[in-house]
Amino acid sequence: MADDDKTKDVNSFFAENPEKADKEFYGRVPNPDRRGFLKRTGLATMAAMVGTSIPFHRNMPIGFVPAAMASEDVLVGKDGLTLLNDRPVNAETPPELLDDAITPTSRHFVRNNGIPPMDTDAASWTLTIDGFVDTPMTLSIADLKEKFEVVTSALTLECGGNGRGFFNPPAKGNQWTYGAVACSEWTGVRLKDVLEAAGVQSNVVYTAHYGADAHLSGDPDKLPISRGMPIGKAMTDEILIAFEMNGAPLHPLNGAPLRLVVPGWPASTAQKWLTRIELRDVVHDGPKMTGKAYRVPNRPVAPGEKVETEDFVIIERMPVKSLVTFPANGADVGMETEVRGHAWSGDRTIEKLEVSSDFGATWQTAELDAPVNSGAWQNWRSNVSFPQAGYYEVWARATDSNGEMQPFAIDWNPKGYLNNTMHRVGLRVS
Ligand SMILES: Nc1nc2c(c(=O)[nH]1)N[C@H]1C(S)=C(S)[C@@H](COP(=O)(O)O)O[C@H]1N2
Ligand SMILES: [Mo]
Repeated sequence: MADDDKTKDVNSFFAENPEKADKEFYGRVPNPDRRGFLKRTGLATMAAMVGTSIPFHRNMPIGFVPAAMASEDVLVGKDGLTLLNDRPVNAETPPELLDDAITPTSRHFVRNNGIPPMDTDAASWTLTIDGFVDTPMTLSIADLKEKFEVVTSALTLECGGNGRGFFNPPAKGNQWTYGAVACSEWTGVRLKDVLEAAGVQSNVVYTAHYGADAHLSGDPDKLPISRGMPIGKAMTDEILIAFEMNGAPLHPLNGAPLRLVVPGWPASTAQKWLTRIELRDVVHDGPKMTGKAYRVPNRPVAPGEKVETEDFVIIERMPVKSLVTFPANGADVGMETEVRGHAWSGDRTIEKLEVSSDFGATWQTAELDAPVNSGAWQNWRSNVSFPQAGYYEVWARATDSNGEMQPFAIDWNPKGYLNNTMHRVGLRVS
């Protein structure tokens, strides 16, 4: 690396020439791998930038930019999120910051596969509906508001990889723990209404979603992600083409000015910076639709087992899950405390939420609210009392309308998706 580069901050270096920066730091283009072995020169440069040596540099994920340099720059308008990756930006929310019934925009997680677009002007943005439709259309955001009913609803988005960090053997990719989930209030028009206006032809089986973000390589012919869903799912009432989040324009990292919101399914189906929806007569085959991406084996497999690509199936609904958002893990509490959180299950509702404070020997049923609307998570609370001072764990488990209950142990799969194990929170009682 040339001397003058050292005077720049690492973000501008990566922004100007990402390929070169990766080669300088890591000797190769980063993979979403667990660890990155910095080249000697890369390590020296990074140490110079943070102003001291980095003793645990061997544990840094590849492509990683130290938070001391990165966090303020890349997470503007976000509050208390944990940065998992700087390029692309990926950040999750600690569970105790997800305590609100409606997740504030500042606490909605960020999952990017590419580089967000620079130009996100709402006035000139357009959405094209094409493929097997009677009337292909290109609509401005003003057109959407004028031609279709505008609705507001609280909708749960969860990344298919939420909980991946707990897989053993580990799965490659962002090491999400609990916080790649949120339930903000979204305003937009129903996808269904727009597709109906375009006229869905009888041979349509799948949607294909396109956004304006750029591939990490900078190659304009490559898309970072383009997913879709069966047309039957696309025509359900809850799915929105949204232009507002919590009563304000979308946050730039959450897809401004226009995105899909698909509650209950992997949030990868919820295309951000949405520019085009194509209706196809085959299952969509865009980037991150094929191979092993957002897919799980078609049968239970043992941890570490190799599975052939053809035995993977596309993830549809997200499984039954819950989160304890109060107290925080590690909190000091009195002899009695309220415990509360949220629960959700794909396209279903939660029927029961139970809490244990004795490592699962006994369970008490929590008070559980109905969802504020279809597609929203459900809030729950329970008073837990402890027999004496000491260390306890509060565990929560949800059961859904089909009788499915959260497991205690991980249902392992190679790519680390769909981890819905019970949330455990350690408490010190005095
Ligand atoms: N255009 C575009 N849309 C996207 C993505 C992306 O990288 N680019 N990531 C998807 C994935 S994997 C998830 S989990 C959600 C995350 O939405 P959020 O960043 O608003 O939380 O957006 C989805 N939509
Ligand atoms: Mo995701």
